[in-house]
Amino acid sequence: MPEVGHNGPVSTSREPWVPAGILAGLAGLATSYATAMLLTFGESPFVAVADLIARYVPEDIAERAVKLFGHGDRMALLVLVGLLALWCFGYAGALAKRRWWLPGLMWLTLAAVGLVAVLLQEGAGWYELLPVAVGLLTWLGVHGLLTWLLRRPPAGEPGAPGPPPLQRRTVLGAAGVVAAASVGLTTVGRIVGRSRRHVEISRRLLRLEGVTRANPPKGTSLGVPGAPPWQTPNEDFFVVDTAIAVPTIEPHEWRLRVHGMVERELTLTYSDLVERELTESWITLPCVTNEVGGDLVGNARWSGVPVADVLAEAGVRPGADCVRQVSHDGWDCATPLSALTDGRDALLAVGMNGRPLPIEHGFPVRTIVPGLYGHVSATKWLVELEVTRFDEVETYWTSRDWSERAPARLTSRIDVPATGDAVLAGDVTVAGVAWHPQTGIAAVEVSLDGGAWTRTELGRAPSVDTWVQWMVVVQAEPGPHEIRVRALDRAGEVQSGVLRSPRPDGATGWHTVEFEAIAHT
Ligand SMILES: Nc1nc2c(c(=O)[nH]1)N[C@H]1C(S)=C(S)[C@@H](COP(=O)(O)O)O[C@H]1N2
Ligand SMILES: [Mo]
Repeated sequence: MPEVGHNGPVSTSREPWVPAGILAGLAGLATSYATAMLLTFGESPFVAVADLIARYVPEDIAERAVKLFGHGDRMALLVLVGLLALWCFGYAGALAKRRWWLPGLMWLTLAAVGLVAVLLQEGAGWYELLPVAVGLLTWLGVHGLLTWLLRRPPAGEPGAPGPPPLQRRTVLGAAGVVAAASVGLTTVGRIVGRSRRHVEISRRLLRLEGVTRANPPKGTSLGVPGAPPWQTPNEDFFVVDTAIAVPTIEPHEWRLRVHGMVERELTLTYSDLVERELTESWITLPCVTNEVGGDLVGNARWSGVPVADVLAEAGVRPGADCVRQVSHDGWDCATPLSALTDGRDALLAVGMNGRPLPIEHGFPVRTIVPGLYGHVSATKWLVELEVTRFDEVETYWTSRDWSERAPARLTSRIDVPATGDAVLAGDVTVAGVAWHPQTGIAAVEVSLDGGAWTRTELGRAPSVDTWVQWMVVVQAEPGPHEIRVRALDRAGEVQSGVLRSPRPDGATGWHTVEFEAIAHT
């Protein structure tokens, strides 16, 4: 290695190509890890890869590993995957010496592996792609920068044409910044990840009297294969929110402030709430953004304290007509006071399907108001109730052109068959759900290929606040078919066939499914 002074030019013979690759690789792991901890519920892509390998190693190898490492087998696997990754990073670094773009192939391949691993995780959503994307961008960006620095011609002959000679200090400085940023991000990720794990542990340890598990009432399920269950399991329940990082709130730190147009302000703790007698109720929650036939709707058993009780304790002053609900993350909505006090099961919910609320569904406390779309009622991570007037508030979604008063619309959906399905000609089972919370479903009808409306069989519903399953057997000749559905509610309304998009107050139109009937052979 030629002698270089403190400010001398970079060595020409042994430029640190391999370390540059490793540094860029580690930086990408750091940003993807921090992104996973901040924005998603999944593991970091790196851990996902290790878990994927663990799932697919042959039994005998796994057994030997357990014998060898005991309970440290997972750690051993992580170390192994880590070494493999380091080798790939170094190799990518070496490739950069040959052609500047060659490492890109390695980074893309590694990202693809991470992507597959992340998507194969249970319950993975699209947002689990973010950490992989951020990691890939970091790899390409940081390695591109380091490669660019290394490729600049060294100061051979003084006075040679071209860009000024590269100072060793510049390379080391860049490397130092990248390393420090990576360590910083990893630390942030650890802190966030740990607080989430803590809250998750607190949540699992909670034993809430009055949050009971119960099977769906008899007759609610028609048992059609392929149709979603009447009771939506927590892990399948849709998630809609604007939270960048999911709020993690320890129950003992949670407070609910009730203020505004009230006789006396209240501040409730979590125990204040759960020590009361809890109301349990099956309620269907639809999202206003749900398209015709969409799945942004779920049905669960909610446990909680009636909002009306708490409002009564605070004493609502005359003139108020709404309650502004505020979430820990700053999101807010305004709910008509009448919907909270007219006797329906409007709840400060602490339980969902017999469990403490899952974190992504609003732990420790959220509201659920039957009959209203979520964006005007179902505040997750609730921390504040402000009794006020509609003409005095502007809230998150209503300031973005969504409807201020948003009763959930009469809606029906076909689940079986799905568009594009091929079924045997003859008797074809058609099934789905219909809902109009607070009003209830009276009938559901289908029309095959534009023919007469036919009544379907309805499952039972414990109250007007839940969806009902429906099913019917239609006769389908071989060939292409189209089937549509409409519901009639208990107030005599017939579901509108006018096709309208969700904005501003919910989609309308009959869900239509195209399928192919195949002749028996
Ligand atoms: N804090 C907070 N609460 C929120 C939202 C949100 O963005 N932030 N979205 C609302 C909307 S639009 C709907 S449809 C429901 C969805 O509840 P879920 O994610 O538990 O299914 O939550 C509501 N509560
Ligand atoms: Mo929503």
